[in-house]
This record gives sequence, structure tokens and C-alpha cells, in this order.
Amino acid sequence: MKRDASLVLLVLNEIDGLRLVWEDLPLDDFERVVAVDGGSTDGSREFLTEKGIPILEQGIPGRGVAFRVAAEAVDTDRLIFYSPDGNEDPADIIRLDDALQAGADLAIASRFAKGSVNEETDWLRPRARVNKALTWIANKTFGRGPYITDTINGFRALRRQDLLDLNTTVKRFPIEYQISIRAMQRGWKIAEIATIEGQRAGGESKAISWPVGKDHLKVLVTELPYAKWFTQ
Ligand SMILES: Nc1nc2c(ncn2[C@@H]2O[C@H](COP(=O)(O)OP(=O)(O)O)[C@@H](O)[C@H]2O)c(=O)[nH]1
Ligand SMILES: [Mg+2]
Repeated sequence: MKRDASLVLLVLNEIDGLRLVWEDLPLDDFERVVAVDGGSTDGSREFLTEKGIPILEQGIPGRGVAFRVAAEAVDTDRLIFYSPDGNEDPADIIRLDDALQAGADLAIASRFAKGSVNEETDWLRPRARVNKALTWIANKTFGRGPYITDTINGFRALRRQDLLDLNTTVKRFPIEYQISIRAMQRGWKIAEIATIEGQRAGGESKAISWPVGKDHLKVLVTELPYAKWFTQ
């Protein structure tokens, strides 16, 4: 029996990653497999078409937009968001969906839990530090349950209707931060699985540190009225 879930591939020029992970993706386990493409020009679209994967178009670019396009387009109970760039271990896809089936409302692949490995090799690890700081602030400001170790990783799963009900607004990268914050604020049951992050397969990261960091801070500010101090 197939899972009542969609595997959603988030793609913007990831031909090398797609080739690397393809054979390991558990495509047959899912009722639906779709790709949301942000405007690839490197052969990713042709690759997906050749594999028979429907491509959902997004009018304007951005991961946030892509999340909502997927939620509106499919009709399965659950969504698993996967970025085929080499960072995310395909073996975790099933584990995330299992966590939802075991009762979680949101399942996150954490790069900072016990047993996790984060891909950053720079000894200063500036990205990891910023990630952890933003996660700490989110926990302090919105957390109502156990500490969440990675509020930012995009490798995650949730119920389709829940995502629609969250009424997310972020267009670009901090979509996952907004989802995590709103989930924490609502007291959702959040499950984390420890993930081993791989290196990018090729192409380039689209998450340029400073603008993306700034966008995360903006999300913090817009969500602040829902901080636990004001809403308890
Ligand atoms: N559909 C879609 N995917 C995107 C967009 N921007 C980035 N992605 C994908 O999101 C994933 C994560 O992006 P990446 O640049 O690797 O960010 P990083 O992992 O934080 O460095 C990759 O699979 C990208 O191809 C977009 O605008 N639309
Ligand atoms: Mg990546």
C-alpha cells in the first residue's frame, strides 16, 4: 500500500544533485511524487520529465511560494519536502513520514540533535552558529514544549491541511522558520529525527548568508505579536 503522502521535490538548478540521489529516493512508497521548479535552466526539468515526474510551476520564485504551490496542488494527507541538492539523506524521507504517522504534527530532520552531523566544514562554522542562535531565540520566544534543535532545516514533513491552515506568508527561504515558529506557538507536537547532512552535489547554494539571515530576522519581528509572553 502506498502512503497517503506526497514526496515534494524542491528544485532550482539541481541537475547534479538529482542525478546523485535519484536511485535512492523511495518513489514507489508514495501516492504522489511531484517537483516544484523555481525556474531551472540546467537540465533539471528535462531530467524530471524523463523520469515521469510532474512539474508544478511557481509564478514567482522562492521556497516559500513553492511550499504553498505544493500544498494547493496535491490531495494527499501528508507532505514531505525534499531538496535534491546532496544535503539531504534520502533514507530520512520515510523516517519523517513515520514520525507523522506516529502522531507528530510536524517532523523535522535536525542537523543539530544528538547524533546529527551538519555539513559545514569551515572551522568557524558561521552558518551553523547563526542557525543555532535563531533556533534558540525561536524556542525562548515561542516554545511551549521540548526544545527544538533545528527550526530552520527545510527537510521536513507535515499534514497538507495543517500547512494550509498556518496561512504562511514568507516567499523565500525563511518559510521553514515561519512554519516552525507557528507550530511552536500553536503547541503542535514536533518530532525531530537526527540527520547526517551531506555535501552539496554541484551547482550553487541559493541561500546567500546575509540576505537570508536578514529575512529570518524579519520573520521573527512579524511573528513577535504571537510570542508566548503576550498570548499565554
Ligand atoms: N522550487 C524552488 N526550489 C528552490 C528555490 N530556491 C531554492 N530551491 C531549492 O531549495 C533547496 C535548498 O536550497 P539551497 O540553495 O541548497 O539552500 P541551502 O541548502 O540552505 O544552501 C535546493 O534544492 C534548491 O534547489 C525556489 O525558488 N523554488
Ligand atoms: Mg541545500
